[in-house]
Amino acid sequence: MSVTVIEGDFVNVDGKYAIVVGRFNAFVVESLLEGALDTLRRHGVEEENIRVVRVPGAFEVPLAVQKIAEQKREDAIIALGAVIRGGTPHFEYVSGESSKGVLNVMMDHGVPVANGILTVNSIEQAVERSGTKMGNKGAEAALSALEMVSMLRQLEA
Ligand code: INI
Repeated sequence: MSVTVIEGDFVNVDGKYAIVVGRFNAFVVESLLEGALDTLRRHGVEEENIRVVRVPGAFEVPLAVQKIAEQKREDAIIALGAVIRGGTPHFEYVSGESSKGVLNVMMDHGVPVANGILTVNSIEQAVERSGTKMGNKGAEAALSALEMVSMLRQLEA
């Protein structure tokens, strides 16, 4: 007897992917987008199978993610944005609602939604996570999306 282990890999990941980008804090978010695109391309995803949808900020990301999920065109969706703490409670609303919103779409529609929305305390932390010393969270989100696509294909086979 052996244990059945179902785990995503990065081989069976050909498919369609959508990336939703909140434009706010664009200097950070564009680097997250580059990281996500680079990761998808390097895993063999064709350019014509990637849609990039831009919205004003992280708060609007869940609606676009939901509309894309309803269309059922893509195998996975990658949500990108950067919420940077300021001097007001606005940060809490935007970061909390955007994370909850993308999670709800994933659960309601059964489509993987990778959360690459940074929620950080400072611009420095945002820069560190968008391609410098803490890696690139856009690339990491794309990897999660690829892994989930592969895992679900095995689980549902
Ligand atoms: N949107 C972000 O993506 N990041 C932020 O840091 C941010 N802050 O701090 O205000 C932000 N606000 C805009 C928000 O996402 C909406 O676009 C806006 O509230 C209009 O609905």
